[in-house]
Amino acid sequence: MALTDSSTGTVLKEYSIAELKDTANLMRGYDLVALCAAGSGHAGGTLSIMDIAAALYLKVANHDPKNPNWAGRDRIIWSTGHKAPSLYLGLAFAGFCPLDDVVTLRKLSSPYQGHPHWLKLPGVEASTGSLGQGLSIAVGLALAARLNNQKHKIFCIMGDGEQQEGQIWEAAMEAGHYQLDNLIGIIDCNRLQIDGWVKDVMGVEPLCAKYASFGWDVMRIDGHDMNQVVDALELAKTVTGRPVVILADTVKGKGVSFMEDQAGWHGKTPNYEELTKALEELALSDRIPVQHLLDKAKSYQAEVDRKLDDKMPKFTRDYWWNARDTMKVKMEPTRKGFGKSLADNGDDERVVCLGLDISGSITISDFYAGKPNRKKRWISMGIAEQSATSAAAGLAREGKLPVLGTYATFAAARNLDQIRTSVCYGNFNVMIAGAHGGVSVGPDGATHQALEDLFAMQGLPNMAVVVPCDAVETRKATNYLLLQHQGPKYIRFAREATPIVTDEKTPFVFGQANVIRLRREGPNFAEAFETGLAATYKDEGEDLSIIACGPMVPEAMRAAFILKKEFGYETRVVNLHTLKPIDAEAIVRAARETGVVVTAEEHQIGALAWRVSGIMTESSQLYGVPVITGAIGVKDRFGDSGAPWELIKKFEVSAEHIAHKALELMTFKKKWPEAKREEREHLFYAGMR
Ligand SMILES: Cc1ncc(C[n+]2csc(CCOP(=O)(O)OP(=O)(O)O)c2C)c(N)n1
Repeated sequence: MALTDSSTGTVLKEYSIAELKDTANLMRGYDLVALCAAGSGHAGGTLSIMDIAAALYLKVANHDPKNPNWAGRDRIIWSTGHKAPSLYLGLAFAGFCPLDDVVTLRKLSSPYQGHPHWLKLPGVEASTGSLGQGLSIAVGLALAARLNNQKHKIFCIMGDGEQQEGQIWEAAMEAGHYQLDNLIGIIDCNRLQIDGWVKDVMGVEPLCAKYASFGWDVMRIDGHDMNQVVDALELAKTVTGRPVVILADTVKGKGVSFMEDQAGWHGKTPNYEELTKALEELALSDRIPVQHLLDKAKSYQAEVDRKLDDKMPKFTRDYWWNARDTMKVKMEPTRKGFGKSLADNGDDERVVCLGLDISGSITISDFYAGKPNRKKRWISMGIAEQSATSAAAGLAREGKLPVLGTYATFAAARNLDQIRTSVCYGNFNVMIAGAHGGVSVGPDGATHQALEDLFAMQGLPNMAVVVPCDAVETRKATNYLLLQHQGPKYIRFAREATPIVTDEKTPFVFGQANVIRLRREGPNFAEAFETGLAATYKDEGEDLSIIACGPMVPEAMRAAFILKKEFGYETRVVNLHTLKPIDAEAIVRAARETGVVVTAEEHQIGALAWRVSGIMTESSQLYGVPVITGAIGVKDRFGDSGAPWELIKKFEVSAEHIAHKALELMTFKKKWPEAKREEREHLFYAGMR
């Protein structure tokens, strides 16, 4: 069976092998158009898995596009969530969703998220994106089917690099132990991952022998030979008494000459010229309405822009970055400062950097770039965050200064117990870099946007936590943490380019906040401000304080600018780059001296806000002192796909939102003292809203 009408049991369409081959090719073309329109995404792996996607969705799996939740359907789990476009195209060609809509891929609020989310698109069975989890989900589905006496199959698509995740092997053991013959694993063996060839990053072969030893039935096929693909999948459905894994040999970037076998095309998308060339090679130039699709993407985007703009707090002028002379700033991603520091300090023989297959993008590879003598202290660990964390503790135990880093979600959440027990409990000198913090990660979507990491990292005894405000401060913070600070340390930075607001002369003292004040206007935004240590700052009787960390500091400065220009308010911006140990004195003084405190964090509200309010609650210097507080941050929800600055707007963490909140608090501050009882009630309820 295949595409089925679940109410009658009739097959909706029977695909021949020739039709399947042709459709897989067409899916490749639509994939590239969607990726081109998105401007980000994964060309290589979506192309390598496409023949299998076509075979599964159009021929092998039993499912009903009109009834996506049909209990008798086969389930397909995409453990490699970054191949989401292939999943979406499988669904679209099967009739679950309109084919044209896939071109809204990775755009704000689109159901076609950067990584699949089952709550957004019918037909998606699980939300994935954090590698190594899909097979365990599939084991759960297989166990449930057995408990429910259901006969359907569960397919799970994995990558070969992904096999480096330890969780895969826990799931493989479980499936073997429970003889889950309703479970079929498929591994897209394209031999490449992000940092290069799988065999070089962290060898996983012999996969046949490994799965066989875990009690699986193993098949090895050419993943681009449609006959072999369909035969293997059909045969797998008949196996009894054990789970089946199909190792499909494939080519990353299959079908496009300049993408094939190129690691660089893992997370890259074609521009218009490359798309045109690719479609020519696929003989699809006349078969895909490229312009119509790109226009559709454009008009979707225009609607996104309009809606976002409508919701933004309004002022008399546009104060967005670089919108006018006085708002001119240089932008650079904070992560670059991390790489610079590793390049500068890497000659210290104690420094050892651990790679987790995302090395270029988080800049940890700058440690050895152009310095072959350091290569022996570069240890590639594969996609294995948990083991790498404990291994770092082992290295530190022997006097090394290990540094490991990846997306903050995987660097500070997946391995939380390892950080807690192996690293922090032992108080080891391990530096953990949580890259891509916050919603400004952009189109990869919620799974890749760390919004909770700082809760956990601050909660760990012995852990130092630093969230620098720009690339310059990131370099200084890394310099300090790497070579001077003793004990576990977590540094968080962002993916997107954000304003440079400090320079060589700006003080950076670990554990001590800076105060930033707007002094004058000029052609350079950053130069309009003066920064000094909070400890030596003299109260100037400002109207309010904004306490921020990370790239929210430049946003706080921009808010201070808006508040001054539009309302004449003086703002004390406190750059709380070190969250732990926290500068309690700077917080208490800001509260006592200004009476209004707004916190600003690109994180679920609380990592900064509750720490600040905790300090204020504890301080005897604030007994009886009225302080009006507000918090800007993400409001207890997951992120979304979209462009970085769109997400800053959507999740209400821009300068405009900070200024808006500050105004609300200032109204309160001004009116409260002389307000009569009823007016106070009114103010109180207005504040609640
Ligand atoms: C837990 C986790 N760590 C890191 C990443 C970042 N990441 C996305 S894809 C990828 C490489 C995957 O390689 P592979 O499984 O071989 O997939 P393919 O090459 O087929 O795309 C990595 C490291 C992630 N998504 N999840």
